[in-house]
Amino acid sequence: MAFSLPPLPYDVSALAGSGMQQETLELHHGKHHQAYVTALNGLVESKGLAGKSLEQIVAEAGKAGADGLPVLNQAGQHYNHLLFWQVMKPNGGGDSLPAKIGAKINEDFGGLAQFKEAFKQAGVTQFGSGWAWLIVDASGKLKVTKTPNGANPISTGEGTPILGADVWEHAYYLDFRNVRPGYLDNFLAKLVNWEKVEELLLNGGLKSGQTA
Ligand code: MN3
Repeated sequence: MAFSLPPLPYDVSALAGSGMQQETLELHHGKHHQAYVTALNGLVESKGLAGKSLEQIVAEAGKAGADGLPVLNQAGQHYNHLLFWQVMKPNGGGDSLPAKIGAKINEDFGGLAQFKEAFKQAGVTQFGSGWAWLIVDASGKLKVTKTPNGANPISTGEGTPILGADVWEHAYYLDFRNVRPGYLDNFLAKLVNWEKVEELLLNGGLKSGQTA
């Protein structure tokens, strides 16, 4: 098998009314994400990845530290973007969450506003390229975290990501220019697919189904 780029779970123009224009998605999904998939497939033979799942590759590359970086950069980014497309939807975001994820956020952060502030701050303070995350840690508690470049909470061993915001400049430059905080505010206000985040909470995270 080889890794592949699944179609977006919505039309490429579907998020335009929610602050992510068609050109952003065309480039981000069709060019950037495709490039990670192509590069990862190019590493399968030389890095001995054949038969391993994407999640296993990400975890092992993270444990390997500097030696694992060439694989982590591509495999992490493939996983990160698979999750990212899933956790957005047209007219998402807002303050009315499905019951189970809403209650869990209240329990672990003290309220939705506190969660949003922590998530936004994680994205704003990630210096350079990277990701802001909502994860389930080993004790079952929700936490906000951030990672640089292609890393993620699986590669760092921090937990299971159930929501991620891409803070690489390619994710927001056409829509928000240099204003990363505005992109993150919009992501939380208009894009997050909370039904999917709840599903990932209940199902133990995204199962990519992708194998080298
Ligand atoms: Mn990206």
